[in-house]
Amino acid sequence: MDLLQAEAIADLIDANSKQAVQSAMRTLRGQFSELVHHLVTMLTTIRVSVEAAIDFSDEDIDLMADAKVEESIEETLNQISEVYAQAQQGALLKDGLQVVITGIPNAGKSSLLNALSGIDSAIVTDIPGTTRDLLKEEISIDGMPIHIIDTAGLRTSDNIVEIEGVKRTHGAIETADQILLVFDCTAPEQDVDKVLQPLNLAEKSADSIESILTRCTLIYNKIDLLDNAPSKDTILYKNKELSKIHLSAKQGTGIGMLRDHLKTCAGFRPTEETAFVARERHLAELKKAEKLIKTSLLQLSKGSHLELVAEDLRLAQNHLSTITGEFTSDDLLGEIFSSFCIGK
Ligand SMILES: Nc1nc2c(ncn2[C@@H]2O[C@H](COP(=O)(O)OP(=O)(O)OP(=O)(O)O)[C@@H](O)[C@H]2O)c(=O)[nH]1
Ligand SMILES: [Mg+2]
Repeated sequence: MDLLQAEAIADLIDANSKQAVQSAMRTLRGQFSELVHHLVTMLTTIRVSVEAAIDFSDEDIDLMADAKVEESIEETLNQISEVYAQAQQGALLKDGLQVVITGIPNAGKSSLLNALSGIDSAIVTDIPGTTRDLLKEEISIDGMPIHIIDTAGLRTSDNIVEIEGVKRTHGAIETADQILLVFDCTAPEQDVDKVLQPLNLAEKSADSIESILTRCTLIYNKIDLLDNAPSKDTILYKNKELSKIHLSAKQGTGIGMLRDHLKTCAGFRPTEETAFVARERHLAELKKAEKLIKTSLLQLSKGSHLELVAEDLRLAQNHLSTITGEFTSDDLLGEIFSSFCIGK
């Protein structure tokens, strides 16, 4: 059993959906390890040719061309991106999506949390400022966990409890994968600047605005009051396409549309039969290896010294071997095994 499979045991214990169990089982059976080994083998073959070309550079034969090194590197890159895409699905099944519900008081944020989770976990009243603290619920969409946070409505206040609640809301917005900005569609002013106003974009840096808009979906709530049917469309704002979903949290209409939208935002493809559980650590190592292999290809096309190409390939292989634990540091092992809960 390698490190990947050992991690899969912990993921199996933590799995909270049928799909998560199945994907942990696939990793435990060695499906992910096999793909990583295959990539390592491909790299080893390439490295043998490159090292031979360095050692026998005086000979009259072109070892690099004979071994089709460039083509093999390109093929390895293709395979890494395929493995990455599969691993990403597995990581989504394990870690899911962090979603924050925000907006002005009384827009229907807590009602939306209740509609999505199917339970009355948040207090709903017609008094603006009902929710003061962050309230977390977890739901599952086709096996992908969605961690939803309901927040205190965004407004200026001199109440110390509410000020702290609003501060926490802004903190949750910073870290969420998706921001659902809820707006009462019966409000007199409907333009997008008005809808986005609670996010205080004017006070933020360009990077921060870009990051928020990329993650933001506008929820036009309370369509039942206008007798409208649920719908989805987009608007262009500061060169960003923002999704708009019109729904009724109270009646539950349009909630299915929102669930599908969250699935799309996460890039989750639940029909992926081959998904195996994966962690952020694995994705990061695959990306590092991919970057180094791309650099090696660039060095090769520039006609750089083969020693540089060889070094990039060697480092890339180390990153891949870190995934399976064949190349690792004690620190990493300590970190991984600290998450095992013995006796669970
Ligand atoms: N008609 C209608 N009323 C809704 C809808 N969603 C929420 N409401 C009502 O709007 C009021 C406020 O709802 P909440 O869910 O508490 O709103 P909130 O955004 O969480 O409010 P705060 O916690 O105070 O910021 C309540 O009276 C809800 O019943 C909806 O889709 N349709
Ligand atoms: Mg609330």
